[in-house]
Amino acid sequence: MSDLPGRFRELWDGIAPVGRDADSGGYLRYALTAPELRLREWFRAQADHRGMPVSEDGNGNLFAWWGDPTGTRDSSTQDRDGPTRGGAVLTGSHFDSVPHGGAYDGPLGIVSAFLAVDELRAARATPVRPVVVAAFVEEEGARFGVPCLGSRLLTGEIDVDRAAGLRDAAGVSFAEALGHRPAGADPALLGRFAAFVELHVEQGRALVDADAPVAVASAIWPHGRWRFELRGEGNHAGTTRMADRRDPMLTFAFTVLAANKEARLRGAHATVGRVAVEPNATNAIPSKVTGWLDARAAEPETLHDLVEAVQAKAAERARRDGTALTVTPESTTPLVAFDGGLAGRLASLLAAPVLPTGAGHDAGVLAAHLPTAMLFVRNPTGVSHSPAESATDDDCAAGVVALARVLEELACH
Ligand code: HGY
Ligand code: MN
Ligand code: MN
Repeated sequence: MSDLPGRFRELWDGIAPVGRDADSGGYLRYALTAPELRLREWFRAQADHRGMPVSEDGNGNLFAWWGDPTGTRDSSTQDRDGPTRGGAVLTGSHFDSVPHGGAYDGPLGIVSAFLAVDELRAARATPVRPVVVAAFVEEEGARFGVPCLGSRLLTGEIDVDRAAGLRDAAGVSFAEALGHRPAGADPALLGRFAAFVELHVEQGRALVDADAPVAVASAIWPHGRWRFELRGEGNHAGTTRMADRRDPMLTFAFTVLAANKEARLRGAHATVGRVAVEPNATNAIPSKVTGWLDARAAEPETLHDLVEAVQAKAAERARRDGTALTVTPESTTPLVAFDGGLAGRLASLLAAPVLPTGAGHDAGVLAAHLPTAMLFVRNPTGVSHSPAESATDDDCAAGVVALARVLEELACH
């Protein structure tokens, strides 16, 4: 087989229109909504076309198996630097997007995984362990609020009742969207995987600067989401004297500025990208403002101090504004240091740079349970979670070649 960039484009074009918003050019592929369900059907068709049986874990995560889905882990040969004999090598990513997200964040890892299987088969590689392509559900948390929901359920890192009861903006629960209560942790299935390698578009410009198409990940910054609810007194915009107001929008505005300042002071990242205002009327002082703080830092202590500082400043301002503040952590992800032996082995295999990232991934959740690595593919704009995210077909083909080499290394010896 030749013309890998052309074959990448052909496969890519099969999903490119799904969930694309004509005005923004971005994607609205929320978990278990029509566009994402179409992509899941596409996944099943691609697996079927390759003779790969598909299993589902009861949490909404899909697995397409090249090899025997019943192979088990043999702990007697467990090796932190690579897969265990008999265990399967897992790859893949997610289909869901943030609102008006880019094309590559998630789907690139799934499309590349199927193409890497094709490459290995064309090269007549003979895996001694199954190679499994995964599509994890609700990685972004854009619909139900908790990122990496599918991988958290599979690994038991979220309480099943809590996950089942998470609701989207229309009030639909995750269990309702899934069609049943999620099954939760599946140690037997997890035990069948000896290693996980997630390929992902880079969400920054490090590979542009390094002049390289592919990198290996070293770490994921600890990060989380905190919901700040601010309650005041709804009232008339024209008749309420300025001195008499209890306006939660003021507390909110101050909190956003404080988050930005406190993050800059620490070399950390803080973002308030989502806000809900009640009643959301031009001529009414709001009764309630809810803002979501996304905070990330290189070290857990810095993240902790940052969130404490923002909360303290918001609370102080709420006192002055006569508003009430409640802060609820919605999700937290600890520092992930990817398996050093595996990352080093893949970096020398691919002669690729090694980079940390501030973005979360299912690989970050699975890393606590099995040897895990990530590959990043260059993104010329460096922009992500936006329609401006990009990758060239040549770089995507380089990513497929790199992933195929990694799968050959981990599954064929
Ligand atoms: O938000 C994140 O870090 C990721 O892209 N899910
Ligand atoms: Mn993302
Ligand atoms: Mn992603």
